[in-house]
Amino acid sequence: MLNIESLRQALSVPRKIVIIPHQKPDADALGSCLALWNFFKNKGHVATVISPTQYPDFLQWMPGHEETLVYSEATHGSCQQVISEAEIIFCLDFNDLKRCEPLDVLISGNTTAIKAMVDHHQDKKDFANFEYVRVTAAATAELIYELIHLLGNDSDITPPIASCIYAGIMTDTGSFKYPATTPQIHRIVANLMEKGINHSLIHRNIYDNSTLDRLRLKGFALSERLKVIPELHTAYFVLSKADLSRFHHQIGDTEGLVNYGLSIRGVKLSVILKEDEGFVKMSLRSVGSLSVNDIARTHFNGGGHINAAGGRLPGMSIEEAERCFLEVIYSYKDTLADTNN
Ligand SMILES: [Mn+2]
Repeated sequence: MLNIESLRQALSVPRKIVIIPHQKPDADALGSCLALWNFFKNKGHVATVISPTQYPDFLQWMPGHEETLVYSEATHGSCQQVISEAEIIFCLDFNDLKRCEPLDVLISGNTTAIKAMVDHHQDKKDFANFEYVRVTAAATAELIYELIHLLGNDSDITPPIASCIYAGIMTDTGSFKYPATTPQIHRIVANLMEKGINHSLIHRNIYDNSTLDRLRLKGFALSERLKVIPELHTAYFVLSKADLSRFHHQIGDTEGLVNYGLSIRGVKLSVILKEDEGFVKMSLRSVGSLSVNDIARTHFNGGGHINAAGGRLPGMSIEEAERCFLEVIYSYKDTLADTNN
């Protein structure tokens, strides 16, 4: 395992660097990548962000995003070439190579590059030879802020970098309301604001940038597809492919929807089941000590954080997935019914 000094050494000459977020990157994943990308570019390295999948259009204001390579059949060749030539590969906001399929094979194929992981999720896999990991961090962007200070200094945080970091921290803290929001987070944010970011515009770019279809899908999901099981303090949404296509669903359209379940009085577990091509995707949120990371890991082929996790049920119809989900949560009846946690 390399330490920060070895990484600093490795970066003392211009390098070919690849920076990769998880699939369907959110503001923290993409913001972290672009913050680091801008930093390396300013330092004279040749850096490329490669996203395993497309990302939502409400992130398409981030400084440098237009130079991001998005994996597809058409870009397969260039992704393969850039990754095979990379001397350092950064994996940001994930800790298991599965989370960046289909780039995982290309990353493993490059056996000479330094693989660097910067992440704040639980239960990491060992694939990196440099790790900057802290599960108590509010966002990967917080860790990127620290890493830039370790590799450079505070003047390296330019306004574009500050904007990307702010976006990651703002979204992963639920606009500074989740328990991981520490005094230090506010100090970091104060510093970012002093760099001249337009925090109000960043907020609007991300949260007030909905299409009419997206807003209507949210309204439809809330009124027609939200079920509550009071005795289990659980709320869940079931969205079929037909529901999604009715509102011309785009990537990112259901982001944040799951949190509405938790806004209901007494609810401490909220879940979305969303039908996709050949699998059902799940997002899980909880409050307090109930670990959706454990539930997702044990039953739904996923994981994440204690209060926010994802999962997937391959080969199931949406109806089968709902039955499977209900069976699982009823097995947690005692924990869920207990109002002390
Ligand atoms: Mn994150």
